[in-house]
Amino acid sequence: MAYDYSDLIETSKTWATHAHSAGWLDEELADKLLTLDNRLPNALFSKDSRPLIVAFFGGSGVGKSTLINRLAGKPIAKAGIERPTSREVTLFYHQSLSLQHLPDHLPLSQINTAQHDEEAQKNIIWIDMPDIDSSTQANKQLVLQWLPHIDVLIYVVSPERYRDQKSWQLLLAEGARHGWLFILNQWDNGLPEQFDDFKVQLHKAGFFDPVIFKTVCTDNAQPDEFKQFEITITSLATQHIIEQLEQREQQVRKTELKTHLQFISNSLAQCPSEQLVLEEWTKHWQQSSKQLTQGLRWPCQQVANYYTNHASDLIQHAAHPIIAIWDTWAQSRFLDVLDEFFIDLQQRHLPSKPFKARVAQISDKTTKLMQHKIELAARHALVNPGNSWQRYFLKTMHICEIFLPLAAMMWVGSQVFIAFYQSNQSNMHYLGVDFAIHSALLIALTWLPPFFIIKKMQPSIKSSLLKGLDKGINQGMYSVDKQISEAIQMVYQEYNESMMTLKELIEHCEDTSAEQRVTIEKNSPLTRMLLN
Ligand SMILES: Nc1nc2c(ncn2[C@@H]2O[C@H](COP(=O)(O)OP(=O)(O)OP(=O)(O)O)[C@@H](O)[C@H]2O)c(=O)[nH]1
Ligand SMILES: [Mg+2]
Repeated sequence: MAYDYSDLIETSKTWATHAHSAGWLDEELADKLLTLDNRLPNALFSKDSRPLIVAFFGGSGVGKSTLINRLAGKPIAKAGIERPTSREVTLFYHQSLSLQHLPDHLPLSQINTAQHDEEAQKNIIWIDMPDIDSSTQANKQLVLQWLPHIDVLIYVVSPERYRDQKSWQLLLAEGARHGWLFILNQWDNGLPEQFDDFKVQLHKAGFFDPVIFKTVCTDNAQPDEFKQFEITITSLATQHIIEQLEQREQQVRKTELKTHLQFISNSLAQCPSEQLVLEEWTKHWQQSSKQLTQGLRWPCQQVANYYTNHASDLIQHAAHPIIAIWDTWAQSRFLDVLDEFFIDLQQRHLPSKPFKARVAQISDKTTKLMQHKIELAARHALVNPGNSWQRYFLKTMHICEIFLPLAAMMWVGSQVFIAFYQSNQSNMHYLGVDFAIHSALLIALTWLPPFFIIKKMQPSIKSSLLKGLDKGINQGMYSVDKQISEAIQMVYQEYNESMMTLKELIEHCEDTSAEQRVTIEKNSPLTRMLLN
Protein backbone atom coordinates (compact mmCIF):
# COMPACT_ATOMS: atom_id res chain seq x y z
CA MET A 1 0.00 0.00 0.00
CA ALA A 2 1.34 3.43 -0.94
CA TYR A 3 1.43 5.90 1.93
CA ASP A 4 0.05 9.42 1.86
CA TYR A 5 2.56 12.19 2.24
CA SER A 6 0.97 13.41 5.46
CA ASP A 7 1.05 9.87 6.93
CA LEU A 8 4.69 9.55 5.98
CA ILE A 9 5.52 12.90 7.54
CA GLU A 10 3.74 11.97 10.75
CA THR A 11 5.54 8.59 10.94
CA SER A 12 8.87 10.27 10.15
CA LYS A 13 8.29 12.85 12.87
CA THR A 14 7.41 10.17 15.41
CA TRP A 15 10.55 8.30 14.39
CA ALA A 16 12.66 11.47 14.69
CA THR A 17 11.25 12.29 18.14
CA HIS A 18 12.00 8.79 19.34
CA ALA A 19 15.47 8.63 17.77
CA HIS A 20 16.29 12.06 19.24
CA SER A 21 15.16 11.19 22.75
CA ALA A 22 17.06 7.88 22.54
CA GLY A 23 20.14 9.87 21.59
CA TRP A 24 20.78 8.57 18.08
CA LEU A 25 19.73 11.74 16.31
CA ASP A 26 21.21 15.12 17.19
CA GLU A 27 18.96 18.16 17.49
CA GLU A 28 19.88 19.60 14.12
CA LEU A 29 19.04 16.43 12.19
CA ALA A 30 15.87 15.82 14.19
CA ASP A 31 14.74 19.40 13.54
CA LYS A 32 15.14 18.88 9.82
CA LEU A 33 12.37 16.30 10.00
CA LEU A 34 10.30 17.82 12.77
CA THR A 35 9.98 21.14 10.96
CA LEU A 36 8.89 19.59 7.67
CA ASP A 37 5.51 20.79 6.55
CA ASN A 38 2.78 18.20 6.11
CA ARG A 39 0.22 20.72 4.90
CA LEU A 40 -1.09 20.49 1.38
CA PRO A 41 -3.52 22.79 -0.47
CA ASN A 42 -6.42 20.43 0.29
CA ALA A 43 -5.91 21.13 4.01
CA LEU A 44 -8.04 24.23 3.51
CA PHE A 45 -11.07 22.17 2.53
CA SER A 46 -12.86 19.32 4.19
CA LYS A 47 -14.45 17.83 1.11
CA ASP A 48 -12.87 16.12 -1.90
CA SER A 49 -13.86 18.60 -4.56
CA ARG A 50 -12.11 21.88 -4.02
CA PRO A 51 -11.24 25.09 -5.91
CA LEU A 52 -7.88 25.90 -7.48
CA ILE A 53 -5.80 28.07 -5.17
CA VAL A 54 -3.84 30.71 -7.01
CA ALA A 55 -1.58 33.29 -5.36
CA PHE A 56 0.32 36.38 -6.47
CA PHE A 57 3.88 36.10 -5.28
CA GLY A 58 6.89 38.40 -5.65
CA GLY A 59 8.89 41.36 -4.42
CA SER A 60 7.48 44.55 -2.97
CA GLY A 61 6.02 47.08 -5.35
CA VAL A 62 5.85 44.87 -8.44
CA GLY A 63 2.07 45.27 -8.55
CA LYS A 64 0.56 42.14 -6.94
CA SER A 65 -2.20 43.99 -5.12
CA THR A 66 -2.90 46.14 -8.18
CA LEU A 67 -3.37 42.92 -10.20
CA ILE A 68 -5.89 41.40 -7.76
CA ASN A 69 -7.74 44.71 -7.64
CA ARG A 70 -7.90 44.69 -11.43
CA LEU A 71 -9.36 41.17 -11.30
CA ALA A 72 -11.93 42.23 -8.72
CA GLY A 73 -12.71 45.43 -10.55
CA LYS A 74 -12.54 47.27 -7.22
CA PRO A 75 -9.86 48.03 -4.61
CA ILE A 76 -10.08 44.92 -2.40
CA ALA A 77 -6.35 44.99 -1.50
CA LYS A 78 -4.32 47.95 -0.44
CA ALA A 79 -1.98 49.04 -3.25
CA GLY A 80 0.35 51.99 -3.17
CA ILE A 81 3.78 53.51 -3.13
CA GLU A 82 4.52 52.75 0.50
CA ARG A 83 7.08 49.86 0.76
CA PRO A 84 5.90 47.28 1.64
CA THR A 85 2.23 48.09 1.16
CA SER A 86 0.50 44.79 1.93
CA ARG A 87 0.94 43.30 5.39
CA GLU A 88 -1.85 40.77 5.12
CA VAL A 89 -3.18 38.27 2.58
CA THR A 90 -6.27 39.13 0.59
CA LEU A 91 -8.52 36.26 -0.44
CA PHE A 92 -10.85 36.82 -3.37
CA TYR A 93 -13.32 34.03 -4.10
CA HIS A 94 -16.82 33.10 -5.20
CA GLN A 95 -19.57 33.72 -2.66
CA SER A 96 -20.66 30.05 -2.78
CA LEU A 97 -17.32 28.91 -1.31
CA SER A 98 -16.95 28.41 2.38
CA LEU A 99 -13.59 28.93 4.08
CA GLN A 100 -14.63 27.85 7.53
CA HIS A 101 -11.92 25.23 7.83
CA LEU A 102 -8.82 27.37 7.74
CA PRO A 103 -6.02 25.61 9.67
CA ASP A 104 -5.08 27.07 13.05
CA HIS A 105 -1.55 28.02 11.99
CA LEU A 106 -2.85 30.59 9.49
CA PRO A 107 -3.15 33.91 11.36
CA LEU A 108 -6.80 34.93 10.89
CA SER A 109 -6.09 38.52 11.91
CA GLN A 110 -3.96 38.87 8.80
CA ILE A 111 -6.60 37.70 6.36
CA ASN A 112 -8.64 40.12 4.34
CA THR A 113 -11.48 38.63 2.28
CA ALA A 114 -13.59 39.78 -0.65
CA GLN A 115 -16.19 37.82 -2.57
CA HIS A 116 -17.64 37.89 -6.06
CA ASP A 117 -20.48 36.22 -7.96
CA GLU A 118 -18.64 35.59 -11.23
CA GLU A 119 -19.75 32.08 -12.30
CA ALA A 120 -16.69 31.52 -14.56
CA GLN A 121 -14.37 31.89 -11.58
CA LYS A 122 -16.40 29.79 -9.19
CA ASN A 123 -13.62 27.30 -8.74
CA ILE A 124 -10.76 29.67 -8.08
CA ILE A 125 -9.49 31.28 -4.92
CA TRP A 126 -7.26 34.24 -5.68
CA ILE A 127 -4.77 35.27 -3.03
CA ASP A 128 -2.74 38.44 -2.87
CA MET A 129 0.26 37.85 -0.66
CA PRO A 130 2.61 40.36 0.97
CA ASP A 131 6.05 40.76 -0.53
CA ILE A 132 8.76 38.19 0.05
CA ASP A 133 11.78 40.49 -0.07
CA SER A 134 11.01 43.45 2.19
CA SER A 135 12.71 44.23 5.45
CA THR A 136 9.47 43.30 7.21
CA GLN A 137 10.27 39.80 8.44
CA ALA A 138 6.61 39.18 9.38
CA ASN A 139 5.64 39.49 5.70
CA LYS A 140 8.03 36.72 4.70
CA GLN A 141 6.72 34.53 7.53
CA LEU A 142 3.16 35.07 6.38
CA VAL A 143 4.05 34.09 2.81
CA LEU A 144 5.85 30.96 4.05
CA GLN A 145 2.83 29.99 6.16
CA TRP A 146 0.55 30.22 3.14
CA LEU A 147 2.82 28.66 0.52
CA PRO A 148 1.99 24.98 1.30
CA HIS A 149 -1.67 25.72 0.52
CA ILE A 150 -1.10 27.14 -2.94
CA ASP A 151 -1.57 25.20 -6.19
CA VAL A 152 -0.40 27.80 -8.68
CA LEU A 153 1.99 30.62 -7.88
CA ILE A 154 1.89 33.67 -10.09
CA TYR A 155 5.36 35.04 -9.92
CA VAL A 156 4.98 38.78 -10.50
CA VAL A 157 8.02 40.84 -11.49
CA SER A 158 8.58 44.35 -12.83
CA PRO A 159 11.09 45.23 -15.56
CA GLU A 160 13.40 46.80 -13.04
CA ARG A 161 13.11 44.03 -10.42
CA TYR A 162 12.88 40.74 -12.30
CA ARG A 163 16.31 39.62 -11.10
CA ASP A 164 15.34 39.99 -7.47
CA GLN A 165 17.38 37.50 -5.40
CA LYS A 166 15.04 36.68 -2.49
CA SER A 167 12.02 35.83 -4.63
CA TRP A 168 14.26 33.92 -7.01
CA GLN A 169 15.74 31.78 -4.23
CA LEU A 170 12.27 30.87 -3.04
CA LEU A 171 11.28 29.98 -6.57
CA LEU A 172 14.22 27.60 -6.78
CA ALA A 173 13.49 26.09 -3.37
CA GLU A 174 9.72 25.76 -3.83
CA GLY A 175 9.85 25.32 -7.59
CA ALA A 176 8.82 21.72 -8.04
CA ARG A 177 6.00 21.83 -5.50
CA HIS A 178 3.66 24.16 -7.41
CA GLY A 179 2.56 25.16 -10.85
CA TRP A 180 4.05 28.51 -11.96
CA LEU A 181 2.83 31.33 -14.17
CA PHE A 182 4.80 34.51 -14.68
CA ILE A 183 3.64 38.10 -15.00
CA LEU A 184 5.95 40.81 -16.17
CA ASN A 185 3.94 43.75 -14.79
CA GLN A 186 4.58 47.46 -15.32
CA TRP A 187 5.30 46.55 -18.91
CA ASP A 188 4.66 50.20 -19.78
CA ASN A 189 8.22 50.70 -18.48
CA GLY A 190 9.60 47.47 -19.96
CA LEU A 191 12.00 46.69 -22.79
CA PRO A 192 11.90 43.63 -25.07
CA GLU A 193 15.49 42.72 -23.98
CA GLN A 194 14.26 42.52 -20.37
CA PHE A 195 11.51 40.13 -21.38
CA ASP A 196 14.03 37.95 -23.23
CA ASP A 197 16.46 38.04 -20.36
CA PHE A 198 13.72 37.09 -17.88
CA LYS A 199 12.79 34.16 -20.12
CA VAL A 200 16.42 33.02 -20.27
CA GLN A 201 16.66 33.18 -16.47
CA LEU A 202 13.53 31.04 -16.13
CA HIS A 203 14.84 28.61 -18.69
CA LYS A 204 18.04 28.26 -16.66
CA ALA A 205 15.99 27.70 -13.52
CA GLY A 206 14.32 24.71 -15.19
CA PHE A 207 11.22 26.02 -17.01
CA PHE A 208 11.46 24.66 -20.52
CA ASP A 209 8.95 27.11 -22.03
CA PRO A 210 7.60 29.36 -19.24
CA VAL A 211 4.21 31.04 -19.61
CA ILE A 212 4.85 34.79 -19.21
CA PHE A 213 2.19 37.51 -19.46
CA LYS A 214 3.10 41.14 -19.98
CA THR A 215 0.67 43.42 -18.14
CA VAL A 216 0.15 47.12 -17.69
CA CYS A 217 -2.04 48.16 -14.77
CA THR A 218 -2.09 51.93 -15.13
CA ASP A 219 -5.12 54.15 -15.51
CA ASN A 220 -4.43 54.99 -19.14
CA ALA A 221 -5.38 51.57 -20.47
CA GLN A 222 -2.70 50.17 -22.74
CA PRO A 223 -3.11 46.86 -24.56
CA ASP A 224 -1.64 43.98 -22.56
CA GLU A 225 -2.03 40.22 -21.87
CA PHE A 226 -4.13 40.42 -18.70
CA LYS A 227 -7.19 38.87 -20.37
CA GLN A 228 -5.13 35.86 -21.63
CA PHE A 229 -3.79 35.46 -18.13
CA GLU A 230 -7.32 35.37 -16.69
CA ILE A 231 -8.45 32.84 -19.33
CA THR A 232 -5.43 30.61 -18.64
CA ILE A 233 -6.14 30.51 -14.92
CA THR A 234 -9.84 29.84 -15.53
CA SER A 235 -8.93 26.97 -17.85
CA LEU A 236 -6.80 25.45 -15.10
CA ALA A 237 -9.61 25.37 -12.56
CA THR A 238 -10.77 21.83 -13.38
CA GLN A 239 -10.84 18.97 -10.88
CA HIS A 240 -8.51 16.95 -13.10
CA ILE A 241 -5.79 19.62 -13.10
CA ILE A 242 -6.26 20.31 -9.39
CA GLU A 243 -5.78 16.59 -8.69
CA GLN A 244 -2.72 16.45 -10.93
CA LEU A 245 -1.16 19.42 -9.15
CA GLU A 246 -1.97 17.91 -5.79
CA GLN A 247 -0.49 14.52 -6.70
CA ARG A 248 2.59 16.12 -8.16
CA GLU A 249 3.12 18.13 -5.01
CA GLN A 250 2.74 15.00 -2.91
CA GLN A 251 5.28 13.23 -5.09
CA VAL A 252 7.75 16.11 -4.91
CA ARG A 253 7.39 16.34 -1.17
CA LYS A 254 7.82 12.60 -0.82
CA THR A 255 11.05 12.87 -2.79
CA GLU A 256 12.21 15.74 -0.55
CA LEU A 257 11.32 13.68 2.52
CA LYS A 258 13.20 10.74 1.08
CA THR A 259 16.29 12.94 0.58
CA HIS A 260 16.11 14.04 4.23
CA LEU A 261 15.65 10.49 5.47
CA GLN A 262 18.42 9.20 3.22
CA PHE A 263 20.78 11.86 4.56
CA ILE A 264 19.95 10.89 8.13
CA SER A 265 20.28 7.22 7.31
CA ASN A 266 23.72 7.80 5.74
CA SER A 267 24.97 9.74 8.72
CA LEU A 268 23.67 7.10 11.16
CA ALA A 269 25.19 4.33 9.07
CA GLN A 270 28.63 5.76 9.82
CA CYS A 271 28.40 4.30 13.31
CA PRO A 272 31.01 1.61 13.91
CA SER A 273 29.84 -1.99 14.14
CA GLU A 274 28.63 -3.63 17.35
CA GLN A 275 31.63 -5.98 17.23
CA LEU A 276 34.05 -3.07 17.14
CA VAL A 277 32.39 -1.32 20.09
CA LEU A 278 32.40 -4.53 22.11
CA GLU A 279 36.10 -5.02 21.36
CA GLU A 280 36.76 -1.42 22.34
CA TRP A 281 34.97 -1.91 25.65
CA THR A 282 36.90 -5.15 26.35
CA LYS A 283 40.16 -3.32 25.69
CA HIS A 284 39.25 -0.52 28.13
CA TRP A 285 38.00 -2.95 30.76
CA GLN A 286 40.97 -5.30 30.59
CA GLN A 287 43.40 -2.46 31.26
CA SER A 288 41.36 -0.92 34.03
CA SER A 289 40.33 -4.12 35.78
CA LYS A 290 44.02 -4.88 36.32
CA GLN A 291 44.53 -1.47 37.93
CA LEU A 292 41.38 -1.91 40.01
CA THR A 293 42.48 -5.33 41.27
CA GLN A 294 45.87 -3.91 42.27
CA GLY A 295 44.26 -0.93 43.95
CA LEU A 296 41.86 -3.16 45.89
CA ARG A 297 44.65 -5.32 47.31
CA TRP A 298 45.31 -2.90 50.17
CA PRO A 299 41.68 -2.71 51.47
CA CYS A 300 41.53 -6.51 51.13
CA GLN A 301 44.57 -6.88 53.37
CA GLN A 302 43.14 -4.44 55.88
CA VAL A 303 39.92 -6.39 56.05
CA ALA A 304 41.76 -9.74 56.31
CA ASN A 305 44.00 -8.41 59.11
CA TYR A 306 41.03 -7.07 60.98
CA TYR A 307 39.11 -10.33 60.89
CA THR A 308 42.18 -12.39 61.82
CA ASN A 309 42.25 -10.52 65.10
CA HIS A 310 38.48 -10.21 65.47
CA ALA A 311 37.25 -13.55 64.11
CA SER A 312 34.13 -13.41 66.27
CA ASP A 313 33.05 -10.21 64.53
CA LEU A 314 32.42 -12.28 61.45
CA ILE A 315 29.25 -13.56 63.08
CA GLN A 316 28.26 -10.26 64.67
CA HIS A 317 28.69 -8.33 61.43
CA ALA A 318 26.55 -10.66 59.42
CA ALA A 319 23.75 -8.10 59.54
CA HIS A 320 26.07 -5.06 59.21
CA PRO A 321 28.96 -6.07 56.98
CA ILE A 322 32.07 -3.98 57.29
CA ILE A 323 33.78 -5.55 54.33
CA ALA A 324 33.73 -2.31 52.30
CA ILE A 325 36.25 -3.33 49.69
CA TRP A 326 34.63 -1.58 46.69
CA ASP A 327 35.21 1.89 48.11
CA THR A 328 34.72 5.39 46.65
CA TRP A 329 38.13 5.19 44.99
CA ALA A 330 37.12 2.02 43.12
CA GLN A 331 33.73 3.43 42.10
CA SER A 332 35.18 6.70 40.83
CA ARG A 333 37.91 4.80 38.95
CA PHE A 334 35.18 2.67 37.37
CA LEU A 335 33.21 5.80 36.34
CA ASP A 336 36.42 7.20 34.83
CA VAL A 337 36.76 4.06 32.72
CA LEU A 338 33.21 4.54 31.47
CA ASP A 339 33.90 8.19 30.64
CA GLU A 340 37.03 7.25 28.71
CA PHE A 341 34.99 4.66 26.82
CA PHE A 342 32.29 7.24 25.96
CA ILE A 343 34.90 9.73 24.72
CA ASP A 344 36.28 6.99 22.52
CA LEU A 345 32.81 6.32 21.12
CA GLN A 346 32.34 10.00 20.28
CA GLN A 347 35.64 10.07 18.46
CA ARG A 348 34.36 7.21 16.35
CA HIS A 349 31.23 9.22 15.39
CA LEU A 350 29.04 7.17 17.67
CA PRO A 351 26.49 9.08 19.76
CA SER A 352 27.30 8.25 23.36
CA LYS A 353 23.88 9.24 24.79
CA PRO A 354 22.13 5.87 24.14
CA PHE A 355 25.07 4.05 25.77
CA LYS A 356 25.23 6.47 28.69
CA ALA A 357 21.54 5.99 29.42
CA ARG A 358 21.85 2.20 29.57
CA VAL A 359 25.20 2.09 31.34
CA ALA A 360 24.06 4.61 33.98
CA GLN A 361 21.57 2.02 35.25
CA ILE A 362 24.45 -0.42 35.75
CA SER A 363 27.00 2.01 37.22
CA ASP A 364 24.46 3.13 39.84
CA LYS A 365 24.32 -0.41 41.14
CA THR A 366 28.00 -1.36 40.78
CA THR A 367 28.94 -0.72 44.41
CA LYS A 368 26.10 -2.91 45.63
CA LEU A 369 26.87 -5.65 43.13
CA MET A 370 30.59 -5.71 43.93
CA GLN A 371 29.94 -5.73 47.69
CA HIS A 372 27.50 -8.57 47.30
CA LYS A 373 29.86 -10.68 45.22
CA ILE A 374 32.85 -10.00 47.49
CA GLU A 375 30.95 -10.82 50.68
CA LEU A 376 29.46 -13.98 49.28
CA ALA A 377 32.83 -15.26 48.10
CA ALA A 378 34.49 -14.32 51.43
CA ARG A 379 31.87 -16.20 53.44
CA HIS A 380 32.14 -19.17 51.14
CA ALA A 381 35.92 -19.18 51.54
CA LEU A 382 35.63 -19.14 55.33
CA VAL A 383 33.21 -22.06 55.30
CA ASN A 384 35.46 -24.04 52.98
CA PRO A 385 39.00 -22.86 53.72
CA GLY A 386 41.86 -23.76 51.38
CA ASN A 387 41.60 -25.34 47.99
CA SER A 388 39.94 -28.67 47.26
CA TRP A 389 43.25 -30.58 47.22
CA GLN A 390 44.10 -29.16 50.66
CA ARG A 391 40.69 -30.06 52.01
CA TYR A 392 40.98 -33.66 50.71
CA PHE A 393 44.48 -34.07 52.18
CA LEU A 394 43.38 -32.73 55.58
CA LYS A 395 40.40 -35.04 55.64
CA THR A 396 42.76 -38.00 54.97
CA MET A 397 45.05 -36.81 57.76
CA HIS A 398 42.08 -36.62 60.16
CA ILE A 399 41.24 -40.23 59.33
CA CYS A 400 44.90 -41.24 59.79
CA GLU A 401 45.01 -39.43 63.12
CA ILE A 402 42.26 -41.74 64.37
CA PHE A 403 42.83 -44.99 62.55
CA LEU A 404 46.67 -45.31 62.62
CA PRO A 405 46.92 -45.15 66.45
CA LEU A 406 43.91 -47.48 66.64
CA ALA A 407 45.59 -49.96 64.33
CA ALA A 408 48.82 -49.70 66.37
CA MET A 409 46.84 -50.30 69.58
CA MET A 410 45.13 -53.33 68.08
CA TRP A 411 48.45 -54.74 67.01
CA VAL A 412 49.93 -54.18 70.50
CA GLY A 413 46.83 -55.83 72.04
CA SER A 414 47.11 -58.82 69.78
CA GLN A 415 50.81 -59.19 70.71
CA VAL A 416 49.93 -59.03 74.39
CA PHE A 417 47.30 -61.72 73.91
CA ILE A 418 49.62 -64.02 71.84
CA ALA A 419 52.50 -63.58 74.33
CA PHE A 420 50.19 -64.36 77.27
CA TYR A 421 48.93 -67.56 75.58
CA GLN A 422 52.43 -68.76 74.64
CA SER A 423 53.83 -68.11 78.13
CA ASN A 424 51.05 -70.27 79.61
CA GLN A 425 51.82 -73.16 77.22
CA SER A 426 55.60 -73.15 77.48
CA ASN A 427 56.35 -71.49 80.78
CA MET A 428 58.17 -68.82 78.81
CA HIS A 429 58.71 -65.30 80.04
CA TYR A 430 55.83 -62.99 79.71
CA LEU A 431 56.37 -59.63 77.83
CA GLY A 432 58.96 -57.37 79.34
CA VAL A 433 59.49 -53.63 79.82
CA ASP A 434 61.05 -53.30 76.35
CA PHE A 435 57.81 -54.38 74.73
CA ALA A 436 55.83 -51.86 76.75
CA ILE A 437 58.18 -49.00 75.73
CA HIS A 438 58.20 -50.00 72.07
CA SER A 439 54.44 -50.36 71.97
CA ALA A 440 53.91 -46.90 73.52
CA LEU A 441 56.38 -45.46 71.03
CA LEU A 442 54.62 -47.14 68.09
CA ILE A 443 51.22 -45.78 69.15
CA ALA A 444 52.71 -42.29 69.62
CA LEU A 445 54.41 -42.43 66.22
CA THR A 446 51.22 -43.39 64.38
CA TRP A 447 49.35 -40.51 66.01
CA LEU A 448 51.90 -37.71 66.02
CA PRO A 449 52.63 -37.21 62.26
CA PRO A 450 48.94 -36.79 61.19
CA PHE A 451 48.38 -34.56 64.22
CA PHE A 452 51.40 -32.43 63.29
CA ILE A 453 50.50 -32.27 59.61
CA ILE A 454 46.90 -31.23 60.42
CA LYS A 455 48.21 -28.51 62.68
CA LYS A 456 50.61 -27.16 60.11
CA MET A 457 48.41 -27.45 57.02
CA GLN A 458 45.23 -25.97 58.49
CA PRO A 459 44.58 -22.79 56.36
CA SER A 460 44.52 -19.62 58.40
CA ILE A 461 41.47 -17.31 58.54
CA LYS A 462 43.58 -14.60 56.95
CA SER A 463 44.68 -16.55 53.92
CA SER A 464 41.18 -18.00 53.42
CA LEU A 465 39.63 -14.58 53.66
CA LEU A 466 42.19 -13.08 51.26
CA LYS A 467 41.49 -15.84 48.79
CA GLY A 468 37.73 -15.32 49.15
CA LEU A 469 37.98 -11.54 48.72
CA ASP A 470 40.12 -12.03 45.64
CA LYS A 471 37.66 -14.45 44.16
CA GLY A 472 34.74 -12.12 44.95
CA ILE A 473 36.45 -9.19 43.24
CA ASN A 474 37.08 -11.30 40.13
CA GLN A 475 33.50 -12.55 40.06
CA GLY A 476 32.13 -9.03 40.57
CA MET A 477 34.27 -7.62 37.79
CA TYR A 478 33.23 -10.39 35.47
CA SER A 479 29.58 -9.54 36.22
CA VAL A 480 30.11 -5.83 35.59
CA ASP A 481 31.88 -6.58 32.30
CA LYS A 482 29.07 -8.93 31.26
CA GLN A 483 26.36 -6.41 32.14
CA ILE A 484 28.05 -3.62 30.18
CA SER A 485 28.56 -5.89 27.16
CA GLU A 486 24.88 -6.83 27.31
CA ALA A 487 23.94 -3.13 27.54
CA ILE A 488 26.00 -2.45 24.40
CA GLN A 489 24.22 -5.30 22.63
CA MET A 490 20.83 -3.92 23.66
CA VAL A 491 21.72 -0.44 22.45
CA TYR A 492 22.70 -1.95 19.10
CA GLN A 493 19.45 -3.87 18.99
CA GLU A 494 17.57 -0.57 19.37
CA TYR A 495 19.83 1.00 16.75
CA ASN A 496 19.14 -1.80 14.27
CA GLU A 497 15.39 -1.54 14.86
CA SER A 498 15.56 2.22 14.38
CA MET A 499 17.53 1.84 11.15
CA MET A 500 15.04 -0.76 9.93
CA THR A 501 12.12 1.65 10.48
CA LEU A 502 14.06 4.38 8.71
CA LYS A 503 14.74 2.06 5.77
CA GLU A 504 11.06 1.18 5.56
CA LEU A 505 10.14 4.88 5.60
CA ILE A 506 12.56 5.53 2.73
CA GLU A 507 11.03 2.65 0.79
CA HIS A 508 7.53 4.04 1.40
CA CYS A 509 8.67 7.41 0.05
CA GLU A 510 9.63 5.68 -3.21
CA ASP A 511 6.41 3.77 -3.30
CA THR A 512 3.65 5.47 -5.29
CA SER A 513 0.38 3.71 -6.06
CA ALA A 514 -1.21 3.87 -9.52
CA GLU A 515 -3.82 6.43 -8.44
CA GLN A 516 -1.14 8.61 -6.85
CA ARG A 517 1.13 8.55 -9.93
CA VAL A 518 1.02 11.75 -11.96
CA THR A 519 0.92 11.55 -15.70
CA ILE A 520 0.71 14.92 -17.32
CA GLU A 521 -0.60 14.81 -20.88
CA LYS A 522 1.57 16.45 -23.52
CA ASN A 523 -1.05 19.01 -24.50
CA SER A 524 -1.96 19.90 -20.92
CA PRO A 525 -1.42 23.59 -19.98
CA LEU A 526 0.50 22.21 -16.99
CA THR A 527 3.45 21.03 -19.10
CA ARG A 528 4.76 24.62 -19.40
CA MET A 529 3.97 25.48 -15.79
CA LEU A 530 5.97 22.80 -14.05
CA LEU A 531 9.63 22.83 -13.22
CA ASN A 532 11.57 20.08 -14.93
N1 LIG B 1 3.67 52.12 -14.09
C1 LIG B 1 3.02 51.15 -13.55
N2 LIG B 1 2.80 51.16 -12.21
C2 LIG B 1 2.13 50.11 -11.67
C3 LIG B 1 1.68 49.06 -12.46
N3 LIG B 1 1.06 48.17 -11.61
C4 LIG B 1 1.15 48.70 -10.39
N4 LIG B 1 1.78 49.87 -10.41
C5 LIG B 1 2.11 50.69 -9.23
O1 LIG B 1 3.07 50.06 -8.46
C6 LIG B 1 2.93 50.42 -7.09
C7 LIG B 1 2.95 49.21 -6.23
O2 LIG B 1 1.83 48.42 -6.46
P1 LIG B 1 1.28 47.38 -5.45
O3 LIG B 1 0.16 46.68 -6.10
O4 LIG B 1 1.02 47.98 -4.14
O5 LIG B 1 2.52 46.45 -5.34
P2 LIG B 1 2.64 45.15 -4.48
O6 LIG B 1 3.40 44.17 -5.27
O7 LIG B 1 1.34 44.72 -3.96
O8 LIG B 1 3.54 45.68 -3.27
P3 LIG B 1 3.61 45.11 -1.80
O9 LIG B 1 2.24 45.08 -1.27
O10 LIG B 1 4.49 46.07 -1.08
O11 LIG B 1 4.22 43.78 -1.89
C8 LIG B 1 1.60 51.17 -7.03
O12 LIG B 1 1.87 52.54 -6.88
C9 LIG B 1 0.93 50.88 -8.31
O13 LIG B 1 0.11 51.93 -8.75
C10 LIG B 1 1.93 49.06 -13.85
O14 LIG B 1 1.59 48.18 -14.61
N5 LIG B 1 2.61 50.14 -14.34
MG1 LIG C 1 0.54 44.40 -2.15
